[in-house]
Amino acid sequence: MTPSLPRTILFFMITSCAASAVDDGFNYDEEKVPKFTLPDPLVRADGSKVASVDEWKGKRRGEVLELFRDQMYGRMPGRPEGMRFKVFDEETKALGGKATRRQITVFLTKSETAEASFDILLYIPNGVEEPAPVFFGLNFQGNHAIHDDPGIRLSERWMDKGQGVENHHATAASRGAAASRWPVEMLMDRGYALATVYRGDIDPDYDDAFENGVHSLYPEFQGRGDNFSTVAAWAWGLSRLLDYLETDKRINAKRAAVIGHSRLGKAALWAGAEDERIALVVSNDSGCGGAALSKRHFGETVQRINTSFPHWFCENFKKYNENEIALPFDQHMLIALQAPRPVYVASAEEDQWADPRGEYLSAKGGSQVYALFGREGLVADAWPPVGKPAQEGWIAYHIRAGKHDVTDFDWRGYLDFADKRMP
Ligand code: GTR
Repeated sequence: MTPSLPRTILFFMITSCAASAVDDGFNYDEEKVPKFTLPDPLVRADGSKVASVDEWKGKRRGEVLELFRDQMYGRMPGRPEGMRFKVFDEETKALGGKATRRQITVFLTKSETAEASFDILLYIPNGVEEPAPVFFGLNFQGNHAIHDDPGIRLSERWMDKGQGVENHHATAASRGAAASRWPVEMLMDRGYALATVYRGDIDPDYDDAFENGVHSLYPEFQGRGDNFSTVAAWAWGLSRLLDYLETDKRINAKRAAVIGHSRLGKAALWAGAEDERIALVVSNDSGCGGAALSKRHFGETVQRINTSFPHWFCENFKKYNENEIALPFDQHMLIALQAPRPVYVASAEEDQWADPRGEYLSAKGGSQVYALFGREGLVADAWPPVGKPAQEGWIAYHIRAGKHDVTDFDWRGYLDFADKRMP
């Protein structure tokens, strides 16, 4: 039986009290958010209203997915035919005996070339009898940066930080450099495996006219408005990582949660939309082009992101530079594409660039599709206070104190939610 939809959440109307125009600089003033109406995720292209799960699954979900593919993230290829996995490292007593460490190279083509391959770092909790649930995600600085475990292969790729930092090769000094964002022992203690891949193994994070990374394998996906973008390539890489996890006997790939921070959070959300095998999706401070509503024009804007990072989204998305009003969708519909699976959206108070309130409104706006499934989406009547996660429904949200980052506070929220909501 399909429950009726709460009328109050059919539309959001956010009005400005003061000026409707936005300053020349970036807007951090709630009063300067322009007037906008969010498209209703449940109204089909022909204007009819979706009233059942079957209609959502059979008709509307595909329409929404197509809009995002066509106008924002671009199209991605399927699983490559020649793909193979080679386990090159296994340490059963890693992390002082807490975990088994495996490292696997995924070859995307029949020939074993470095260009068409990526390395997975996997930690599996020891002493767990059943195949373990798993968190998986891309990392910014190489697998060796997530922990100071000397057994992790030092990446030989070019490292870049994406913002004016010269490309360089990793040195041993960068081992564990990002460890504060990856509390591996906490995951092991709570019975979750962790798998990660360096984003640059999938696609280097600069505008290279889509010649490098996995794009080089798919030239036919370029030179068009809905081209295979970098965010889509990262999302695609996450699906290939999940392909491996499905083959690992110590992992329960039906209980796989994707996680991503910031630009990699955008990729995690897009992966969750494209790949329904993913059981839970975590967006950590993903901001513009991720969980945050574009139409609010708050903090980072569509024009700004398309200018600083012209490779992240497809060409068609540039039509919306300083023209968010024309977008036929907004990011609440990306949240809706995760339904009925659990999704967690997290913001940080000092991360105004990512528009925390826009992330909250997006989580709220996606909730009506969960209601169609008889599940409560985000259970919060108002924007939750700082440091108080709202985890009652199938969409969780928190805003924590501090800056743009991934902290233990964030992870505890994700693990608590996974304990409760992971299938
Ligand atoms: C910023 C970018 C954001 C966010 C962030 C990050 O420069 O404007 O969209 O993705 O980088 O990835 O840390």
